[in-house]
Amino acid sequence: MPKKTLLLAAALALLAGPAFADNPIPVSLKNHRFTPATIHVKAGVPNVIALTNNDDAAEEFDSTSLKVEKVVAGHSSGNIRLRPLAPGRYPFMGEYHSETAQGVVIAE
Ligand SMILES: [Cu+2]
Repeated sequence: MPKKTLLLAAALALLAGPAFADNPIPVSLKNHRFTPATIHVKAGVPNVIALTNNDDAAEEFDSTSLKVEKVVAGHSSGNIRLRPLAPGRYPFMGEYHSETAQGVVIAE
């Protein structure tokens, strides 16, 4: 990557930083179910889901439409960064317990 592009990327990353940190959306996992299972986010801006896994087992937050895969260990927390989304519905699941761990992000 050329130096100017690198500098621009660094500047953009700095600008994007605070937007990511703003108001992470708390989501918890218990008995292999997400609460809330329907997550409303603002369209067109980056969002962060702060996932707290209260189960003993690890879970992988997985979504093809969100292009996200993130493993969160049992009794741990992890942040899931969402790119700016077009308005719409984006299903996700806990890949390790997908029979019950289901949810949807609604961008509006
Ligand atoms: Cu996966």
